Amino acid sequence: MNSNPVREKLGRGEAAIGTWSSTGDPSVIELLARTGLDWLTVDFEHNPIDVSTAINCLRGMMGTECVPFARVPSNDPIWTKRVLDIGFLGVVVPDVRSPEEVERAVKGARYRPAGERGIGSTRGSLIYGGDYYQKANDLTMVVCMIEHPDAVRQIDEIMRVPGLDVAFIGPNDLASSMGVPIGLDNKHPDHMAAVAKVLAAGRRHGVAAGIHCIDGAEVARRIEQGFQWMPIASDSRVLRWGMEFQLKDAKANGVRAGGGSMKGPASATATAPAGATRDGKKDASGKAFY
Ligand code: 3PY
Ligand code: MG
Repeated sequence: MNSNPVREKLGRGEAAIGTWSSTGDPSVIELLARTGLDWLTVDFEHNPIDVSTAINCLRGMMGTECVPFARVPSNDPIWTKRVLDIGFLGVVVPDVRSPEEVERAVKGARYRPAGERGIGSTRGSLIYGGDYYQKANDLTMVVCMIEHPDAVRQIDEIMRVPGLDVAFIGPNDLASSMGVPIGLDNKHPDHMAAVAKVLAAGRRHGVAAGIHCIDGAEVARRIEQGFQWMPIASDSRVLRWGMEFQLKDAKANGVRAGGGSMKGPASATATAPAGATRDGKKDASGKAFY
């Protein structure tokens, strides 16, 4: 591999669609990587996923076109180094609030002279070729998350930092730090204004903008608006939502389900499980669960 297909797509002005893995489960990832997604991010920020076991997530994606990204727990070059060294081709850095913080993220992800990443990726050379060190800066993407009003205020300065590939909005943390109700596909006017400001700045500076989406319908709307890097929910959400929908279907057909048992068909009073909807927006955990 000599180039990153996601970076190429963004460069052509196209959108690249992915998802999040909060399970870090290699079998789930192996499956999702073969659905036609452009990329998949393993989320080390909010989940009990270790770098040592995440190697198997990468193995599950090998032989596919799906590009592996890792969301690190914080803007820490040591974390960035460890995930890139095992073969991730992009780092997603949460809650970056200033241009200096973007510079730190870029430095951690790029070899000299563009950055200060340390040399020592045995696996990089193994899976991407003996010339890994020569091409790693071209292969590796830096995605910084906009999740705080300070970042929105300085968005032009942030977008000007060389080496930033994507400014990616985390709708929940942005809402939380703005003091408005959390939730993806957030319709609070202040939240929508902040999102529009990030998108417009991306356009001005030629940097792709992204936002975490709750479903495919939102992805389609965001592409219309001009966003380019969107995850659809996550493996956990899609699994839960898919099974809830199937159970709802079974109940609608007279099966009595619940408490781990399936007894039917034939209940005249069968009802759908609370909140199981195809759009996934009305389930018990609401729109904040991605
Ligand atoms: C958020 O919504 O805060 C996120 O981090 C989504 O990735
Ligand atoms: Mg967040």
